[in-house]
Amino acid sequence: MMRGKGIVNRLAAIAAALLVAGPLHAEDGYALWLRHAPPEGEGRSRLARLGGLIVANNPDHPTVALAMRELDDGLAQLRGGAAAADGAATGIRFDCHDPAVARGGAFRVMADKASLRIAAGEPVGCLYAAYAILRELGQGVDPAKLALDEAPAMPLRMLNHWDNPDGHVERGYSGRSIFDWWHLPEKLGPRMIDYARANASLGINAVVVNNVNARAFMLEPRYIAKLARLADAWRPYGIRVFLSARFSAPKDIGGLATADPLDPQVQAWWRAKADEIYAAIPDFGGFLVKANSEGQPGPQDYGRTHADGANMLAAALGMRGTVIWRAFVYQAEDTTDRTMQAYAEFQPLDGQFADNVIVQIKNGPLDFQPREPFHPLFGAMPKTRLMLETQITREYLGQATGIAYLAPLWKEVLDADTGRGGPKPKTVAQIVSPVGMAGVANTGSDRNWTGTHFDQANWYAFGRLAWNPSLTSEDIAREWTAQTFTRDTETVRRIAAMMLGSRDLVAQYTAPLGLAHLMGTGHHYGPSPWVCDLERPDWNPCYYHRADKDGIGFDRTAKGSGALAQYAPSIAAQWADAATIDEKYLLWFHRVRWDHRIKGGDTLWERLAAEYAWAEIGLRGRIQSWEGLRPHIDAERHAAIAADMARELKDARWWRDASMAYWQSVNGLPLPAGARPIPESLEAYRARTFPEAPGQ
Ligand code: GCW
Repeated sequence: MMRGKGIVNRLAAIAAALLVAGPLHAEDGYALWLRHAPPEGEGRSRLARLGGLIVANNPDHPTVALAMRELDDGLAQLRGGAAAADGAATGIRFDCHDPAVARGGAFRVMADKASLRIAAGEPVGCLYAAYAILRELGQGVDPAKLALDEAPAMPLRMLNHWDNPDGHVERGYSGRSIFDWWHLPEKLGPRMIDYARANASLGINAVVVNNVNARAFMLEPRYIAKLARLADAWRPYGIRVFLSARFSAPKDIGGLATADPLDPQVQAWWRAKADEIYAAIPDFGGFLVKANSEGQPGPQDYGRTHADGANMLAAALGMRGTVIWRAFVYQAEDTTDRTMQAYAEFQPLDGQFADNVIVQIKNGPLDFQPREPFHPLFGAMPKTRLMLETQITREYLGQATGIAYLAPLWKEVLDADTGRGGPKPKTVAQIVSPVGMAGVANTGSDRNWTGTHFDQANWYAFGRLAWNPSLTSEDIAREWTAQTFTRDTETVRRIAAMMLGSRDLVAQYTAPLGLAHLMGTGHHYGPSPWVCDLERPDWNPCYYHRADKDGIGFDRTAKGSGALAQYAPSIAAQWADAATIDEKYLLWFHRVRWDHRIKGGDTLWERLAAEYAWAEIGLRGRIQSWEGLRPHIDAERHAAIAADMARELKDARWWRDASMAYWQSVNGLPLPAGARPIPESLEAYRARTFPEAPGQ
């Protein structure tokens, strides 16, 4: 089929007129990285030739039609609304069933002066190709030189929404939930399509729509109908829907007396439930389950194991779908080092999970801290399909204030050598690549989707890394910046540099030298190292830092909790000695004296003070750099980001002042020479409350 050039040209002309008249909205961030801003000069004239005629061998397939439309619309926007030049136009041809290309989203793009050819093993590959072409052109690549040959590294590239049906998002900092359950299934808001586009443009192909702290009623028929509407809308975008399932649902909504996974009635209930869902959603992905963790019900309530629970649900789904079982577990009664508990519970179950079960493991053994070593379960369960869980929303990294570009955090984990996996030990990326990667979504009803403009980069980076974990954080930052702000090379370089250092700055002023979990109770915002009276020991910051007059840090060596022994010996050896360990993990694995000498000669106390001070210098420098970029960034977003940066500097100073006041109260040491005085008393910092913090 040929797409009517006439209509396209007319639409393009209207778009051009609008653009000349100025955009209807200022840059409010809604368009994300899909702005398709026209390049200037030579770039613009090169694009003029592209996109006159788009053909495909099966244009009626919904995903192929979408790929054609997305490319056509995107090119029109890149051309500034101008029609493709007549006559000289480059033809574009999609072949979306090319047996020479792998299925599952792979594609090739080949260009020369006269044509652009796209080949994929199945239609979704064509859609990904369309977005990839726009991404390349968006960065200024010459259309005649387009040459792409890509395949996703991981089959499951998934967002986990912690969205509740009432619209509140657990650990959400960008407004209310984007899912309007009340009006579904009759009404599907336009955001649901824009959301699918954004995901598909990154290759994200699976979405868990509800919180892992799940409500059983979301498995009731009326919710299945709502979910089916979403599934229908997202199918052309290559997105499958999943549900978080509450393990006690057979009791909660099924009228049974038990949810014991070995009870035949329970098994029959889940089978019937799965059948009911598949009748409405034939490509339903499956269930995500948080069980026996933080008060959620699970198989252990009946003396059964995680494997018993997961396998029962897996049998109910059959080969139609997958059970994703979370390894984020820790027990109130267990006094073992909390970071050891998931390994202790799950590692012995290796080999016991059904084929359609995936165990989903957080990047680190604690809980999405600014910095953690990789989770020791990676590499330790070779007979189980393991998936990586990351957090895109910044629960412990300043939430939606300031900047924390998380690709470097995720890369640290993906690139970590587990020391396990045979003669050639595997990295975490190699272990999870055959399975997938999940990110706890940071989307919300805010106009810019993610609360701050820079948090869009985390959604973007998550998708890009799940597609290809060997991309560098810098490449991703640059491509995002070019599409989101400007193609100006120097500006891109400077913004990428700000992004790359941002997570380290957050770690430096909240959790320096391997400290962790010092955040405020409940909302996890701001400093509370003094908190020591919460019901469970491992909810207290003092449990993690263990500071007293002699020293600070958590001894996880053989002399302490022994957590180090959960890692492969070659890896444990790198971290075993406080004198040689990479300082960023020092206090995670070691308890040291305040006068312990750090490499370079400073005492621990001096160095701790210096870390806070360096972070402040870094943040001030960034504010200045951003000010210098004013001419290159639209006023609306420039101002919003400047405000974010100012807030972060204020918060970093608060973190430093409150933390130093507290450390001093336990070690009795004077501030190191040259340190800025602490403006308020420890009592004043302790007395601060802010019930307005999201997540309270
Ligand atoms: O990080 C903690 C959060 C909880 C969350 C839990 C989990 C969904 O504070 O809000 O609950 O982890 O991952 O299950």
